[in-house]
Amino acid sequence: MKSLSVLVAVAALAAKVSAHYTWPQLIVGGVNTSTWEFVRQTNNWQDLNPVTDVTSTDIRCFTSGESGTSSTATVAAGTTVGFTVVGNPSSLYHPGSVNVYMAKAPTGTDVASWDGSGNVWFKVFQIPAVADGVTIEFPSENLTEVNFTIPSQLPSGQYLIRIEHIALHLAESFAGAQFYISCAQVQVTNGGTGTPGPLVAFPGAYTGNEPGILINIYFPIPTSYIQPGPAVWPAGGSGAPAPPVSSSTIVKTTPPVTSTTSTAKATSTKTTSTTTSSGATSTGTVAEFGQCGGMNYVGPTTCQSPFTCSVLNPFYSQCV
Ligand SMILES: [Cu+2]
Repeated sequence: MKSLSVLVAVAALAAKVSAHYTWPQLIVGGVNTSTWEFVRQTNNWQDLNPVTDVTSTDIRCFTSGESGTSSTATVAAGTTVGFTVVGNPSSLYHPGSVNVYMAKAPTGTDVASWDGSGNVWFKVFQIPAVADGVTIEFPSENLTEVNFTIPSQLPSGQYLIRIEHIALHLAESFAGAQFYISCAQVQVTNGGTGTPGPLVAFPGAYTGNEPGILINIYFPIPTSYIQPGPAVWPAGGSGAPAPPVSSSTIVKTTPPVTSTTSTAKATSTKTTSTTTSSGATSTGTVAEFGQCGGMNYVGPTTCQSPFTCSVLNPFYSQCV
């Protein structure tokens, strides 16, 4: 009983001190547009907290508490757009996976006044975790932006684009995964004649029991990772550039190394430069919000002053 109450206490503390973020900016033509200009202002625009209830309507665009309107950006099919991460710190600080969905506003409906309800969402891009039986890696970790291609086959029209990062550091219990979500409004021009699918609804697409959502990423190390949601459209995700990959890819069995910009996994299709921050410094100390302990963790365990290493769960300790 005693150890349980201690865990509950640190979990309550963790809710206040975790590193969180949001996606307030759409990247169009390589340019960062203004905060909440084309992205609907989310409930967490100030507190940066995630959605954890996949059955709530906030799992769609996280806008239930906001009434602010956004403009609609014009983007051509076949071109690259993206979302910028803003938070504390401004990167996808947690290990997890990324999905990007789109939904077409009904004919005659202005996307700016459409709520995105119904079986209307299809996936256009994803950055899964990668497990090879020995380690599990998170290629999206520490990205400061995520870029993807509007499929050239996508018919012209008005769409919502919904991006989500599913943070998995506390996902070993139900509703422990953290969803960081935003929706942008776009007018797609120069479109094709494809038929996007499969279609899903939000809420509805997830139950919270998916093996890619309810998962202990620390122990035992998963031997596979199944990305939540439907397959990417078009099949194979053609047209979607590889995500910018940098030193953010952390192999759990290797101590994190910083100040290096590894290009070993970068591809020639990288379209933007991405800077990343890491939880560790070259002197072997961990920055604020970095991981500093937990089962199977082998990196630095000393926090930079004035931060101290706080146990969030048996698998994850964090400098706060
Ligand atoms: Cu967080």
